Amino acid sequence: MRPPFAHPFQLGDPPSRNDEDADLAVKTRPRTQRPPLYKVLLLNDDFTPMEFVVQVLERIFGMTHAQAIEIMLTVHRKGVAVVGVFSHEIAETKVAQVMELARRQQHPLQCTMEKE
Ligand code: TYC
Repeated sequence: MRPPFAHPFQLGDPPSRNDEDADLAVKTRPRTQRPPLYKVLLLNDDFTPMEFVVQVLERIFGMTHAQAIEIMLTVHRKGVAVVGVFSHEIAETKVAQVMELARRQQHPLQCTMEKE
């Protein structure tokens, strides 16, 4: 006669179909989080001297003189150009630096940022 409370499983029994986790293949997709990037835009106006804009692009955005002239002329001809793409904090700092240099010299130069 079988003992009333015998352990129901024996070593070597196949995995139980009643165990809800048994043999479930759960795939987790690795999600790599990337911080959003922001374009810094320089806007044209009729008054800010070209040489001042070139200096700003060299100083704040680390451009060579040749690069700075090229971008300044793009803004002058097209009205706006992207001068760099940065994290939110860096973009915010660059915009503030450009606006402060322009304010000190009383130039109406405008610099903004927008999410990429
Ligand atoms: N349009 C200006 C001028 O003719 C030059 C200029 C270029 C101003 C780029 C702003 O973002 C600017 N003096």
